Amino acid sequence: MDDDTGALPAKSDFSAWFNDLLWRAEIMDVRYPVKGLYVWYPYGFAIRKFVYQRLRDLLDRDHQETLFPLLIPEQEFMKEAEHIKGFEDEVYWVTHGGTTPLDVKLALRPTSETAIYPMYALWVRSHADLPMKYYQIVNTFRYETKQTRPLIRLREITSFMESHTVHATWDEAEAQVEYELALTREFYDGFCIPIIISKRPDWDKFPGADYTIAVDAIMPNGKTLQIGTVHHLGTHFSKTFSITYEDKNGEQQLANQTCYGISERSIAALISLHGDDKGLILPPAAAPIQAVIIPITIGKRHEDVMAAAQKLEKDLTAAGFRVKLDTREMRPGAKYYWWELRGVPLRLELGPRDLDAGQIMVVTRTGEKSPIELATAPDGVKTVLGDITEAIRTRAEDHTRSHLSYVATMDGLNAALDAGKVAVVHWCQDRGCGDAIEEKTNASILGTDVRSEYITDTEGTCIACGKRGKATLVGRAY
Ligand code: A5A
Ligand code: ZN
Repeated sequence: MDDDTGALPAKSDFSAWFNDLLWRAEIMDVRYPVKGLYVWYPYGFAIRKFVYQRLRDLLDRDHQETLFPLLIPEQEFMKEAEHIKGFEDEVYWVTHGGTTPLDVKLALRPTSETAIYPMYALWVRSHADLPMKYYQIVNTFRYETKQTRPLIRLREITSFMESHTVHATWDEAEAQVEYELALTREFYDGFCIPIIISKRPDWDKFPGADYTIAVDAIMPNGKTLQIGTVHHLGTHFSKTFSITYEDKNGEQQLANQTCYGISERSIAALISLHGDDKGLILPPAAAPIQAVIIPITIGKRHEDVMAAAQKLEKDLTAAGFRVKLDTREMRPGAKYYWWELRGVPLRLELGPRDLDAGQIMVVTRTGEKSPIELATAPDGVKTVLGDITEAIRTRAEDHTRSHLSYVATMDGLNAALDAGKVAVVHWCQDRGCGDAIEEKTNASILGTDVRSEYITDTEGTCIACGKRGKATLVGRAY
């Protein structure tokens, strides 16, 4: 660990704040000696555990978890032309076993279509096998050439959830895309992360997809972060990998497929959206410790206070909360600072005077202070945890809303972008107009056909040509 001197940079200096916070709050260590590979500290990994458990729980409602190999033989990897074009510059190859060159080069999966689909070809036989909905949570490798960043752009994505579904018809696959989007919304909502859903422009879709729907969050500096994508694969891959099923009339049909991915960018968004100048702010659902008990034991009531604090810890733990009693020999102020940095939602202060009054002072990480009854502490804590979740949600929603800016003229675009906003324009979805918008701004069309409660004018006149257009996000993305 670097020496713990100086202060966390202000969040207004977002990049510095983010990088500094990752080690100060013990989330990631960036000192691993391979570029783009980072190490989870136990505290960061504990946050990951709660976030990914939630994702598993949501997926397990109608998917099944599975696990495929990391290595993909070259000939499988090279089967789908668009997929190769999209990924060939990003693939790591295993070429040797010991000192012996391999007969068949092996790709480290950058994503697992070409590992999974040859097996799906064996598994899918008849319409009765469909739909098939499997997912895995694995590491994937991408030789990223844009600037690598912990949690945001990795060369080893350590926490890649990829879902791969197979359906009889194109329409059923489309319905699955909508289902995965609803699931993603529920997932992020549980962590108070506002998302914007949009359709990637055709030239930006996943290699081998009919279309790609992206989920974006607006980061503190106004850049967007793509924190999930759902792809309708149509029959691109089923053609290549011969994934066919026998329909009710005994005829062989090509299957339709979807895939869907979420990575530790979800945790980057969580940290970035909610944190403040003092450090992390974790919504209770993601917090390894939801409440920390700080006994104030100055004077001779030490024993009484400690006994009450221990009982409080026991009661709250029994009620299902993740609680920690901090008995370290440190000044209370130093403990406050420590737990604030780590984003613990509630601090429960218990001193002799509180004890006499039969209460605990509860201080939320968002700055509210109020007493609760000691005798009914689990109820009180439950209420305040609900309150802080709502406070965190409101802050994140305000941030997102205030970083969207409607723009009606080409000339207005740069002003909005320079002010750190994501521009909302109307665009006819014509490539020429898209190019004109991107050239004008040095930013990208992030997605069109936008779905967001923050954007109401879903249709209007194309900012470039004046024809009918759909609400479209233009911004700078990570
Ligand atoms: N097979 C499909 C699901 C797929 O690979 N889609 S994807 O390429 O769009 O990746 C899914 C998600 O992973 C992206 O939306 C993005 O949130 C995340 N992701 C992609 N590359 C990443 C990287 N280098 N580091 C961290 N996250 C990444
Ligand atoms: Zn146009």
